[in-house]
Amino acid sequence: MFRSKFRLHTCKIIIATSLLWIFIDIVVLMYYTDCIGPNCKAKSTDIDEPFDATASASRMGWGGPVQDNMLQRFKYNHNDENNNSTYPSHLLKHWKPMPPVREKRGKPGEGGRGVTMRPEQDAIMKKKFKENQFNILASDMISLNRSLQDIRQADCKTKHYPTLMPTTSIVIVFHNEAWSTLLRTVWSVINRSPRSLLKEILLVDDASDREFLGKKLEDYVATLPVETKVLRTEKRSGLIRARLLGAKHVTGQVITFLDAHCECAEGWLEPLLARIVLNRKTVVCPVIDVISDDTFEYVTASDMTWGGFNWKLNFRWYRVPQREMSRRNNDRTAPLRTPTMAGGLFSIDKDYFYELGSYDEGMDIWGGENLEMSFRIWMCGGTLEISPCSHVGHVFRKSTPYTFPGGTSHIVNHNNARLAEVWMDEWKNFYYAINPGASNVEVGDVSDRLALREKLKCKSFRWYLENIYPESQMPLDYYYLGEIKNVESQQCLDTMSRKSGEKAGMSYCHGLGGNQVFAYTKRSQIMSDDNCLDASNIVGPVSLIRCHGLEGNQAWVYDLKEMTIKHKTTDQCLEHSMSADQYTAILNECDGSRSQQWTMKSNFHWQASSR
Ligand SMILES: [Mn+2]
Repeated sequence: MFRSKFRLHTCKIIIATSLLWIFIDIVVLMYYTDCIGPNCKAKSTDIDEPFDATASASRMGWGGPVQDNMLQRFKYNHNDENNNSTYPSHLLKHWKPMPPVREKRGKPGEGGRGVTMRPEQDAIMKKKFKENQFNILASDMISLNRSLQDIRQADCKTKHYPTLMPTTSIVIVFHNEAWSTLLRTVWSVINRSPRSLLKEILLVDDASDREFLGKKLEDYVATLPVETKVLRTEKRSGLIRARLLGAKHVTGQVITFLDAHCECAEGWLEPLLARIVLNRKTVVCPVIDVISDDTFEYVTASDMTWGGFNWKLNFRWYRVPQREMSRRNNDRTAPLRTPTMAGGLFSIDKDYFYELGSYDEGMDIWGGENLEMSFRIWMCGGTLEISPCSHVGHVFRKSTPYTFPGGTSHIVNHNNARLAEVWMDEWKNFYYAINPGASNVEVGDVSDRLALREKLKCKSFRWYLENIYPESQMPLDYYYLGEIKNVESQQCLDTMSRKSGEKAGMSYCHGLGGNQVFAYTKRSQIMSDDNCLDASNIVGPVSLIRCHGLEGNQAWVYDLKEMTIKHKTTDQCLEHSMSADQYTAILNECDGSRSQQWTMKSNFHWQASSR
């Protein structure tokens, strides 16, 4: 009796402890398995061990606390609820950096140095320059495999990148490119990209008619150590459509677009892919160095500039503001969040490229597509960065060797009008005001792009200006945009296309905008594009100076009733004095005369309330 009771009790204890151990086993198993769930079947054929990208990054000291800290400082949340911003592990590859290209001593252009021509070559050089708008003789003298200096900042050379990264396909569009520049681009990719991350190179020929770009090119690329294909558009299609053709054939995970006359520098690819593997909605550009169009010397560009744009919607480089430097803890090797990109060179996740609406197919040939994509990335939940550790050289040309059907400016106006209509809300007025020729350009149907903006739930242009680009030349809040007319002389304030530092002019009011368009902003500026009305003397002419946004000499108050424009710091009035040089506006003691009265009238509404 006692025995059987004892046995029953023992059995109960044994069963209970076994159950407890089974439970512990399950918990331990779940804890140490990275990969649980339906998406984990694919690993069987892949040699790479399953490895979560963000986890691997934090183990490398790359993500982890630093990344979390950075994310917390975002004003908005980048991580979607469905958490599709990282890659499944089977799409990632181990990689090894490529060894540096060895210098071929005594050969021209090695180490990125420029080549000097012999004087007797001068005439032929000048003649041939026009064909490509760069010195083809110099380029042809330099090895396709030339060595370059390692021009990266010291801290970039010791940076650790995730051990597993996605593969990329390189897409290079060209039209009548020279042989040596095109193939030096290709060789620089092959020589300086980790081989396991380089899926293929796609050369997209946009209807070139140079013979060597035909079969000769195809035969040549067949001999390359990395799979390289030549795709051809049937007729001249322009950069945008040619890139779309290239993207369609991409089999890698990330698309990297390059121009056809580039040289990728040491370690250029790793920093780009490293940002994308952490968040596949990050679009990353390298620092674009300068390859001289004359000597082909490789010259390092500043990592202290970022991309912006002016009222004319020209892309321009501006100095990185302290605000962004502080966000990066003054670390010049940390990724730089740029408002816009130059557009020729960048990496983007292939799926994200399409999710985000690839390119506006209503745009022609070239121009504006870089700003369109920049606005779209930021406003629709992505991130646009320049990686200061990634360097690619580019031959900048002073003028384009190509001809476009219908003329360049017509096409650029058309493209810019499309991006203004779709993305810029009321700030499109700045573009039309300063570029009156654009108002008559046919925009075409933008309903698809507006539907895309709706579908992706993109934020407003105001949000972009407030959060991404507060330093923009387009003022966030302004009272007025239009001409500023003097009551007595009936003449208008006019920039006369002058540059920063020169006098502001006065001339006959033509009512066409352009040089006679000014914005009166909530920050008390009277501005035209990059420049602000500025007065440093109590009496005398007023100048146009690059806007600094710090009030001071650039602060003005328009009194709607008295119609005076008063300079804040000196309390003097803006005057069109017919006695002085009648083509300038001056500052003078306020006396209530008609020469100190101004009207601000236009079709535009006062955007900000004047209270
Ligand atoms: Mn180019």
